[in-house]
Amino acid sequence: MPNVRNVAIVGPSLSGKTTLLESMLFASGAIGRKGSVKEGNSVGDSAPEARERNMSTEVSAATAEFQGTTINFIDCPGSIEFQAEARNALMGADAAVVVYEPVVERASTLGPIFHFLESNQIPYMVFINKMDRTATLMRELLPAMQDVASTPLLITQVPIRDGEDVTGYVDLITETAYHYNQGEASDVVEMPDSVKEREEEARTMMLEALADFDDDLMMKLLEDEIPSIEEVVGDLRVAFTESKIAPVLIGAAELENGVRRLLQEIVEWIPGPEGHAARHGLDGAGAAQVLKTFNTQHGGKLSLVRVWRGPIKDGETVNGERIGGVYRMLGAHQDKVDHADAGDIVAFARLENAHTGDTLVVGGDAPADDSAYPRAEPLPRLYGLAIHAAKRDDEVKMATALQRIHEEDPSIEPEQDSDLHQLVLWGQGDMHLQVAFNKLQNRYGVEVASSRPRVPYREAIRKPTTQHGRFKRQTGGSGMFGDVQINIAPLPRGTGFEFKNAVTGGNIPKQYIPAVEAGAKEYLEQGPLGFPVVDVSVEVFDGKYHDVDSNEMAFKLAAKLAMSDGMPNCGPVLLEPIMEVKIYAPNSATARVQQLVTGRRGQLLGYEAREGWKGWDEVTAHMPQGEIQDLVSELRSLTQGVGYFGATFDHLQELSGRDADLIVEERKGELEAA
Ligand SMILES: Nc1nc2c(ncn2[C@@H]2O[C@H](COP(=O)(O)OP(=O)(O)O)[C@@H](O)[C@H]2O)c(=O)[nH]1
Ligand SMILES: [Mg+2]
Repeated sequence: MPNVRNVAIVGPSLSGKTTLLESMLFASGAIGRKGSVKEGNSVGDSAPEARERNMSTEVSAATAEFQGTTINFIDCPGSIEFQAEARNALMGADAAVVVYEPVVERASTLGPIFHFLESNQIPYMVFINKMDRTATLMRELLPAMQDVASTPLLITQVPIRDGEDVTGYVDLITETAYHYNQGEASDVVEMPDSVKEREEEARTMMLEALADFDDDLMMKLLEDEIPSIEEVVGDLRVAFTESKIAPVLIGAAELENGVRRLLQEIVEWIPGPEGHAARHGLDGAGAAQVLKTFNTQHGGKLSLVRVWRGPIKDGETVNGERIGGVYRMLGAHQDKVDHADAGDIVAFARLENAHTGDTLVVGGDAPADDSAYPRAEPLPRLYGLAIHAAKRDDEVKMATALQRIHEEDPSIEPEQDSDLHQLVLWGQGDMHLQVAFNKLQNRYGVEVASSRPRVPYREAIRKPTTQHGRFKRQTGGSGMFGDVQINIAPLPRGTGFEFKNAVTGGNIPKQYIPAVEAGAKEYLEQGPLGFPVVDVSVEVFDGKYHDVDSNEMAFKLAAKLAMSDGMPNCGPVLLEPIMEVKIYAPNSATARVQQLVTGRRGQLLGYEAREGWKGWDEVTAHMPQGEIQDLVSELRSLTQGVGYFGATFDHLQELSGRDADLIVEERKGELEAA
């Protein structure tokens, strides 16, 4: 195994992840000039969609060497809408650095990140960024973060302050004080008196937390013996690797404050790649997993892979395709290498059939069972738009391009809805879809138009009627004649369509009865309100026929006529689909979530603490499908962006009054236009 650290950089949007990566790359000499997010020349945000928004929209990867160790970084977008990117990439990381700002009120935004890392046993450390100027005290910030973290957070550095300026820190492990030097390594200074009391308190807390996992250390602390630095580091490394603690560091990415220290701790604390592979039982030779797919504008396709078993060489065949280049990544740049060892993260070029998440096997086919490989759970679909190509000729091109985008990011999912004749593109939010539209345009030259998707309304009837229908036509030679008497009646909700034949005495010959049924059914595809009709029984009880002119078509048309004359008299009523919705959010927002539900014609069914999610609730409700199309955006604004939901169809429910009138009117307009 190579001397490698694989680390993902995660955290809420705008916390400074991409800036931190840039500074770490610069401090380690991987880049000679530091770019920035603002100027649009950072290594991390090289995708045009990211540059346009000054915000990461996808994962990017970069490799650096620090103190003789290779560090593979994966910079993850922080926006909750792009989280599938981060989740897939994290599956190949051996640890994560969670970057967060010193803002107490937003600590709940860390909840989903901590939960994901914890439930996937990915060790993490927290880097409190933007500590250049802040009045926030660690002793207030930490408890707020701990409220949403199940892993004990362990302060390993305390800031040295000059008013609101943070000028340096004390490292609690070595009890050494440092003064920040912008753009350079910090200077060792004497510990200022002002910080001594705080330092002692924090160090005791740190040691006591570590002693929970080390009896020797516990004894030493009880006997007032001072443990050695090696012992403390050793304990910390073990507890970190086993996800028993999450160390907290501080700094300012933009000024490179605390950045070299962070690099050192990455090398020192983060386990090598062996342990992770062993945990999943992945040893032996020749397998990798795709963490991210890039369809680059110029260079074709690149699959970022974690090599679980190696080495894998350039030119070797994986899953039946030849690897057309092995590369180390540095944002948009790649350096060609001739092979990758187990434990490494590199990109393989030109694997046309490889998708994000796939397992690649040297010399063979994709394995039938790859359940040993770590996999992120798919995300629920949260937001969809109906789309079509702005130019008719581009439809086929669009379908291919959508497939590509889905391969890159499985949380972008096209779904053809044949019932409603619409193509719905599903994703995690409006921005997520807008970025997908940008990609369609930028990379595939396809412009799309989008609209709110149609809702599958239905209609039913409230009362029965009896109706006569006759179809008669005399044109030249043979004519057409069919005559039916039918009873139309409502059925209980959920019954569907029922047809009965009660004709006696051969008034309608047997062979024409199926045509009567077919005629009734065909009519029901679009009832008096313009929607498919459900829960209706049609009984044919009498009729007339003609020896020469009667045929199947004539009876079918007669039945259809009877239906279209009779149905409007049956009290047609609109039915809307009601979904069972489970809304997940921090419990501080539960009351507002409930208001949101009732404000959108929902019916609350209850709420409870969400299992396995510290400080979160789960609200269950029935909500009309039409009301949840843009639910996620309002839910996010109530929950600092972290709330989400899952919905499944539950039942159809009558809708009347103004809401129904509007829907029927709109449908009329649509049918007239068609
Ligand atoms: N004051 C201050 N601002 C920072 C620091 N690090 C990053 N920023 C700013 O925070 C913003 C978001 O940074 P970015 O790296 O894009 O965050 P990301 O979304 O987490 O990748 C940018 O405007 C940065 O200039 C820092 O250490 N101090
Ligand atoms: Mg970023």
